[in-house]
Amino acid sequence: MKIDSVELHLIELPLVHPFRTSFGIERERPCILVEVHGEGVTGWGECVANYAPLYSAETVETAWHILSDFLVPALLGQEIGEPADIAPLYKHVRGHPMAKASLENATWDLLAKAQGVPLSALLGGVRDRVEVGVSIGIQPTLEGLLDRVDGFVAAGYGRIKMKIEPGWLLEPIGQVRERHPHIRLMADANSAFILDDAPLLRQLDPFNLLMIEQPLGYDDIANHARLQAQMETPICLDESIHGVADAQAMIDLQAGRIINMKVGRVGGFSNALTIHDMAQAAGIPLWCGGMLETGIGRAANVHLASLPNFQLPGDISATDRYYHEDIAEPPFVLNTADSTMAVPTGPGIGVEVLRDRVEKARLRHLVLA
Ligand code: NPG
Repeated sequence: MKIDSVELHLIELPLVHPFRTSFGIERERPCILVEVHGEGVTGWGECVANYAPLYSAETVETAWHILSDFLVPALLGQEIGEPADIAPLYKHVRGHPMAKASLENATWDLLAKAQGVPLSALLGGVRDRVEVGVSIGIQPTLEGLLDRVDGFVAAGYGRIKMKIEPGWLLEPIGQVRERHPHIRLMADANSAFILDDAPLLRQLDPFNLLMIEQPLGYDDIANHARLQAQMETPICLDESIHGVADAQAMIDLQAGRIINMKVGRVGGFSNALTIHDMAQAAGIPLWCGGMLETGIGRAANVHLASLPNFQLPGDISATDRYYHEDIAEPPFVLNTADSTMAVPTGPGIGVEVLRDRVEKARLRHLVLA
């Protein structure tokens, strides 16, 4: 498959609800859509970098720069036989995993479409439905939180993730747990605590949480090992795992017992698959994280979550929880009977990109050939 041209579309979509984490509040979601053309076939990828470097060091502007000046030029005109051929083309570029993932994943979609197979088949998926949950941002009031949890439980979500931060911890979690004694519940701190908070975090142990996600620094694997040794609740790492070496360090140091897999954060499907197998061999389960993706990134996540070591429900909620007007169809819907979502069966990512919606939401466009 010869790569003929690549288009970058920077779009912005308003969120149905503002989403507040310990690092900030999001009211709209920008993303760079990457469209790769080869031999009459088109593949799509989504870059999950945001406007500000709050969740990760990458931003929309760094990703645009790295894609247009380094990654796309390295791919253009190349003959790609199989997915493993993609990442080595820009191995010389250090860092920038989200930019790399968007281009690599678009090319995986292209190859799957050229072969007429769903992306999950190319990735090694083993399920036709994946278990999902919902992530609830920090709310202005406790009553508001309980209302939102009740609403999502009534809508059929079988796993609830709550965002936490200092001052929004024991009381909110305790109240949700009291109201829903048996729901699968977990908490995500997005690096809001320090190791000295260990006595406070240990007080979470009686709440029977599935896990606490990324309590400590985004670049701090070693202190997570110290914290895990002091608490029963499993620690899950998210922000700290930027690639294969970080996953290896986490496993070696016993810095947690679960990995949140975000394909954008680890630099693309190739790295995601390596980490998947490495974690499986070490007895560390994965689940698929979410970054408020559009239908393109959500489809990629659902395909990835069909792999065998994705053993816990993902942050993959129904389309209507994020956007009034998504840029791809059909929307993702929740199967309320068992809190699952179907893996698309069409070729590639298996959703159709609506070009009129992309153009309506578009702030910038670049064609590289
Ligand atoms: O449902 O896509 C979703 C959101 C899940 O909580 C979620 N994502 O820290 O994992 C996170 C958080 C996030 C959202 C991170 C946006 C970065 C950007």
